[in-house]
Amino acid sequence: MLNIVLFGPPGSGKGTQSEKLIEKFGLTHFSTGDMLRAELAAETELGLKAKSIMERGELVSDEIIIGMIRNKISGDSGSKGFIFDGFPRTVAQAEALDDLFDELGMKIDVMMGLEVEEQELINRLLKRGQDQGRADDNLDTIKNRIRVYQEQTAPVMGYYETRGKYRGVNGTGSIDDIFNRLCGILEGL
Ligand code: B4P
Repeated sequence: MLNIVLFGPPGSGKGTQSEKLIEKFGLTHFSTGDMLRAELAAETELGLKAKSIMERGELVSDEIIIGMIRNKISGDSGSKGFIFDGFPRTVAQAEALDDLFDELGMKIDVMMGLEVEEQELINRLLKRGQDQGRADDNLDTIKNRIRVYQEQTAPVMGYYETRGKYRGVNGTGSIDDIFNRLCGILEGL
């Protein structure tokens, strides 16, 4: 089994690179952002709760996120491995994932962090806002998402670093070049 956490600030390319890694390694994708957007589109109770939080660029509560992950992993135990994209986003989520994996006799092999300058993140997300019209891709919300990342999510890197599992990757350049850097890490594990 190969279990990966793909980490990085909003707009760093987690979703983009996850798609390519899934295709190459046959992994099951866990994007908490996609899962929340599906709840929103289906207008479930959870989706309605998450809507205004996401539009402000804040984090949805740990309790909701951990519940979603627990349900999905339990129904998917025959997988070749998992790729977590946009999760864990707080230290509490990282601890909950370790507890769940301990229960299931599984482990995270590596956290790969995509490192990208702030202005490049803003440019990418503004462009996606123009192309796809996502409600949280406007300048005010983007700046708040980056602030929330620095305050609440960046410490998750230290959590994996102290366990010897963090590998930083230059997240700037062509999508294929970045993908090759990520594959290099996985092939060297
Ligand atoms: P996410 O859906 O996870 O959104 P994201 O971090 O902004 O996007 P991502 O990083 O995957 O985008 P990508 O770079 O691939 O979260 C949205 C919201 O959901 C959060 O703000 C929060 O409210 C909530 N949420 C989600 N998970 C949560 C959790 N665990 N706990 C609490 N709340 C949670 O793509 C960005 C753009 O860059 C794309 O347009 C792409 O085409 C482009 N791009 C990618 N690579 C590029 C490259 N190399 N060069 C140029 N452009 C590139």
